[in-house]
Amino acid sequence: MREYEGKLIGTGMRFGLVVSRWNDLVTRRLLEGAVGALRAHGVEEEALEVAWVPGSFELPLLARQMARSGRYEAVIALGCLIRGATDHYSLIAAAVTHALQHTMLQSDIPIAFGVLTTDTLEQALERAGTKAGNKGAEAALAALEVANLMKAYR
Ligand code: DLZ
Repeated sequence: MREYEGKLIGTGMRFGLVVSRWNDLVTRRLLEGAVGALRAHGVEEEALEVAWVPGSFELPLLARQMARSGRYEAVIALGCLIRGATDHYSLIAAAVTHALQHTMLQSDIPIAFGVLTTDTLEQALERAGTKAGNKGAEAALAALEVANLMKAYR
Protein backbone atom coordinates (compact mmCIF):
# COMPACT_ATOMS: atom_id res chain seq x y z
CA MET A 1 0.00 0.00 0.00
CA ARG A 2 1.30 3.45 -0.86
CA GLU A 3 0.52 6.30 1.52
CA TYR A 4 1.01 10.02 0.97
CA GLU A 5 1.52 12.74 3.52
CA GLY A 6 2.38 16.38 3.03
CA LYS A 7 5.75 17.34 4.44
CA LEU A 8 6.28 20.52 6.43
CA ILE A 9 9.01 21.80 4.14
CA GLY A 10 8.50 25.34 2.92
CA THR A 11 11.72 25.98 1.03
CA GLY A 12 11.00 27.81 -2.23
CA MET A 13 7.28 28.11 -1.54
CA ARG A 14 5.19 31.30 -1.63
CA PHE A 15 2.16 32.09 0.52
CA GLY A 16 -0.54 34.74 0.44
CA LEU A 17 -2.07 35.77 3.74
CA VAL A 18 -5.35 37.65 3.91
CA VAL A 19 -6.07 39.20 7.29
CA SER A 20 -9.10 40.94 8.76
CA ARG A 21 -8.52 44.34 10.40
CA TRP A 22 -11.61 43.90 12.59
CA ASN A 23 -10.35 42.77 16.03
CA ASP A 24 -6.80 43.44 14.89
CA LEU A 25 -5.52 43.09 18.45
CA VAL A 26 -6.16 39.39 17.84
CA THR A 27 -5.58 39.08 14.09
CA ARG A 28 -2.12 40.67 14.30
CA ARG A 29 -1.17 37.88 16.70
CA LEU A 30 -2.64 35.27 14.38
CA LEU A 31 -0.53 36.77 11.60
CA GLU A 32 2.60 36.68 13.76
CA GLY A 33 1.89 33.03 14.54
CA ALA A 34 1.37 32.16 10.89
CA VAL A 35 4.50 33.97 9.73
CA GLY A 36 6.57 32.43 12.54
CA ALA A 37 5.38 28.92 11.69
CA LEU A 38 6.13 29.32 7.99
CA ARG A 39 9.53 30.90 8.61
CA ALA A 40 10.38 28.04 11.02
CA HIS A 41 9.75 25.60 8.16
CA GLY A 42 11.97 27.24 5.60
CA VAL A 43 9.72 29.85 3.96
CA GLU A 44 11.58 33.06 3.11
CA GLU A 45 10.21 36.37 4.43
CA GLU A 46 10.10 37.68 0.83
CA ALA A 47 7.90 34.73 -0.13
CA LEU A 48 5.08 36.03 2.08
CA GLU A 49 2.54 38.61 0.97
CA VAL A 50 -0.16 40.02 3.24
CA ALA A 51 -3.44 41.67 2.21
CA TRP A 52 -5.53 43.43 4.87
CA VAL A 53 -9.32 43.52 4.52
CA PRO A 54 -11.84 45.47 6.66
CA GLY A 55 -13.51 42.43 8.27
CA SER A 56 -13.84 38.68 8.11
CA PHE A 57 -16.74 38.97 5.68
CA GLU A 58 -14.30 40.22 3.03
CA LEU A 59 -11.79 37.38 3.52
CA PRO A 60 -13.24 35.02 0.87
CA LEU A 61 -13.12 37.60 -1.93
CA LEU A 62 -9.45 38.36 -1.42
CA ALA A 63 -8.64 34.71 -0.80
CA ARG A 64 -10.18 33.91 -4.18
CA GLN A 65 -8.28 36.71 -5.91
CA MET A 66 -5.01 35.60 -4.34
CA ALA A 67 -5.63 31.98 -5.31
CA ARG A 68 -6.40 33.02 -8.89
CA SER A 69 -3.27 35.14 -9.16
CA GLY A 70 -1.12 32.03 -9.49
CA ARG A 71 1.50 33.64 -7.25
CA TYR A 72 1.17 31.29 -4.26
CA GLU A 73 1.34 27.65 -3.27
CA ALA A 74 -1.40 28.36 -0.70
CA VAL A 75 -3.48 31.13 0.85
CA ILE A 76 -4.12 31.57 4.57
CA ALA A 77 -7.20 33.47 5.75
CA LEU A 78 -7.02 34.99 9.23
CA GLY A 79 -9.88 36.65 11.08
CA CYS A 80 -11.60 36.95 14.42
CA LEU A 81 -15.35 36.97 15.00
CA ILE A 82 -16.45 37.63 18.57
CA ARG A 83 -20.05 36.81 19.45
CA GLY A 84 -20.29 39.58 22.03
CA ALA A 85 -19.34 42.15 19.44
CA THR A 86 -22.00 41.45 16.86
CA ASP A 87 -25.60 40.32 16.65
CA HIS A 88 -25.05 38.84 13.24
CA TYR A 89 -22.00 36.91 14.41
CA SER A 90 -23.55 33.55 13.49
CA LEU A 91 -24.52 34.72 10.01
CA ILE A 92 -21.07 36.14 9.24
CA ALA A 93 -19.31 33.11 10.74
CA ALA A 94 -21.37 30.67 8.65
CA ALA A 95 -21.06 32.76 5.48
CA VAL A 96 -17.29 33.14 5.78
CA THR A 97 -16.74 29.47 6.59
CA HIS A 98 -18.81 28.28 3.64
CA ALA A 99 -17.38 30.85 1.26
CA LEU A 100 -13.77 29.99 2.11
CA GLN A 101 -14.44 26.27 1.71
CA HIS A 102 -16.26 26.89 -1.59
CA THR A 103 -13.45 29.14 -2.82
CA MET A 104 -10.84 26.53 -1.98
CA LEU A 105 -12.74 23.87 -3.91
CA GLN A 106 -12.89 26.20 -6.92
CA SER A 107 -9.14 26.82 -6.69
CA ASP A 108 -6.11 24.73 -7.43
CA ILE A 109 -4.44 25.55 -4.13
CA PRO A 110 -5.26 25.15 -0.42
CA ILE A 111 -6.95 28.00 1.41
CA ALA A 112 -6.40 27.54 5.12
CA PHE A 113 -9.08 28.56 7.60
CA GLY A 114 -7.63 30.65 10.41
CA VAL A 115 -10.77 32.44 11.53
CA LEU A 116 -11.48 32.44 15.26
CA THR A 117 -15.11 32.31 16.36
CA THR A 118 -15.37 32.94 20.09
CA ASP A 119 -17.76 34.29 22.68
CA THR A 120 -15.31 36.76 24.20
CA LEU A 121 -12.14 38.70 23.42
CA GLU A 122 -10.41 36.80 26.21
CA GLN A 123 -11.13 33.46 24.51
CA ALA A 124 -9.87 34.86 21.22
CA LEU A 125 -6.61 36.04 22.78
CA GLU A 126 -6.14 32.61 24.35
CA ARG A 127 -6.23 31.10 20.84
CA ALA A 128 -3.93 33.74 19.42
CA GLY A 129 -0.73 32.80 21.17
CA THR A 130 -1.40 32.55 24.87
CA LYS A 131 -3.14 29.62 26.64
CA ALA A 132 -4.51 27.64 23.73
CA GLY A 133 -1.81 27.86 21.09
CA ASN A 134 -1.95 30.07 18.03
CA LYS A 135 -4.60 29.20 15.46
CA GLY A 136 -2.83 31.35 12.88
CA ALA A 137 0.22 29.11 13.18
CA GLU A 138 -1.98 26.02 12.96
CA ALA A 139 -3.68 27.30 9.82
CA ALA A 140 -0.31 28.10 8.24
CA LEU A 141 1.00 24.61 8.94
CA ALA A 142 -2.16 23.08 7.48
CA ALA A 143 -1.65 25.17 4.34
CA LEU A 144 1.99 24.09 4.08
CA GLU A 145 1.18 20.42 4.61
CA VAL A 146 -1.66 20.31 2.10
CA ALA A 147 0.28 22.34 -0.49
CA ASN A 148 3.05 19.74 -0.30
CA LEU A 149 0.59 16.85 -0.35
CA MET A 150 -1.01 18.19 -3.51
CA LYS A 151 2.31 17.87 -5.33
CA ALA A 152 1.82 14.08 -5.19
CA TYR A 153 -1.20 14.45 -7.51
CA ARG A 154 0.23 16.77 -10.13
C1 DLZ B 1 -19.63 44.41 11.17
C2 DLZ B 1 -18.75 43.45 11.90
C3 DLZ B 1 -19.03 43.09 13.22
C4 DLZ B 1 -20.21 43.66 13.94
N1 DLZ B 1 -18.24 42.25 13.90
C5 DLZ B 1 -17.16 41.71 13.29
C6 DLZ B 1 -16.31 40.79 13.98
O1 DLZ B 1 -16.48 40.43 15.15
N2 DLZ B 1 -15.23 40.29 13.28
C7 DLZ B 1 -14.97 40.62 11.97
O2 DLZ B 1 -14.00 40.12 11.39
N3 DLZ B 1 -15.77 41.49 11.32
C8 DLZ B 1 -16.83 42.04 11.93
N4 DLZ B 1 -17.65 42.93 11.28
C9 DLZ B 1 -17.25 43.39 9.93
C10 DLZ B 1 -17.71 42.47 8.79
O3 DLZ B 1 -16.88 41.31 8.72
C11 DLZ B 1 -17.59 43.24 7.45
O4 DLZ B 1 -16.28 43.75 7.31
C12 DLZ B 1 -18.56 44.40 7.37
O5 DLZ B 1 -19.88 43.95 7.58
C13 DLZ B 1 -18.48 45.09 5.97
O6 DLZ B 1 -18.83 44.17 4.94
